[in-house]
Amino acid sequence: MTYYLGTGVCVANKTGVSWYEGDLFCKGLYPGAHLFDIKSEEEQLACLPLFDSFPELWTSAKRPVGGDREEFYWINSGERVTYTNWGPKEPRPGTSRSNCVRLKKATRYTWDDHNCMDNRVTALCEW
Ligand SMILES: [Ca+2]
Repeated sequence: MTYYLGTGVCVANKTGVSWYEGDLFCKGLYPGAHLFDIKSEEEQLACLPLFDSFPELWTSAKRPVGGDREEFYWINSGERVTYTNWGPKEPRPGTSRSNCVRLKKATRYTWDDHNCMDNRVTALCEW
């Protein structure tokens, strides 16, 4: 089940998925669809009304394996992440697989680098 909001830019998968499953879910929605990029505060706010139903949402930001603590890329474009909205004490990779970025409701949808394999997180897509 998916949610459509406003112009249809933001879609969330209601079922929790790993980051990799979320990546595939978004790509399968529409040509050009992908996990959500947040390149400005404006962009994050644009989809904020959708967030409220979900405790955690995947973005498309990912740290390369062996990357520096603050080294992230938007995977669809390959662009380095510059605008950030990290939560308190983040980014803080807990394990070697905490290389994917989610939004956490508990910290007002600020960013958290998190285990890519956690399949309880909602995929947030855009196109
Ligand atoms: Ca973290």
